[in-house]
Amino acid sequence: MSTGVNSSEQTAGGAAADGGVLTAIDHVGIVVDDLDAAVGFYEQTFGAKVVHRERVEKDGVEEALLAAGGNYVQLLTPTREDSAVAKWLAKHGSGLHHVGYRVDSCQVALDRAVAAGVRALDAAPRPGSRGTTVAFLHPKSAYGTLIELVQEG
Ligand code: KFV
Ligand code: CO
Repeated sequence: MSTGVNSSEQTAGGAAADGGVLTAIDHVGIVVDDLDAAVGFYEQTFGAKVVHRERVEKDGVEEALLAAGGNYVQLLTPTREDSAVAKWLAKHGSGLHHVGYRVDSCQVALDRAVAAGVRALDAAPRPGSRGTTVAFLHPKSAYGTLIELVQEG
């Protein structure tokens, strides 16, 4: 029997019993040309607090994570010219870059997306920031949105 969209009932495979594998929006990823200035904007405008800062070498980014309820705003700036976000910044300027959906199992969510014909950018789940496990899906196979699947731990 359906238990509603807010149910946290889970199956053994990690999927929500009633609502699929996406359990929450984990973060919105916003690419900026000046990380400190963008952090200052969120602090001054909204009183938002930075809860984490990290350089993720594989992605060539430095991030500042600000809390927004149980979710995050992830401000990103490139640390090297050949990174994905440097290319995006040069083309588009600062702006919304990706959506991170929280999942219980990145592997389960990735397998499900690939089985449905979605193009994965990561062949297997890999480390993200703050100790998460992540996998990206190509925006051209996801209605123009770069999707990041985010598993805690
Ligand atoms: N959103 C929507 N469309 C995008 C896009 C984006 N973020 N990036 C690129 N595109 C479109 C772009 O407009 C173009 O369309 C096509 O995809 C190819 O883009 O109609 P068009 O003009 O042909 P390119 O050539 O500009 O870029 P490409 O070299 O193909 O790289 C795009 C992509 C998505 C494959 C690359 O950015 C990628 O592999 N991204 C995954 C990794 C990543 O983005 N890392 C940074 C975030 S790290 C993070 O969030 C972490 C670690 N974390 O824990 O949260
Ligand atoms: Co992200």
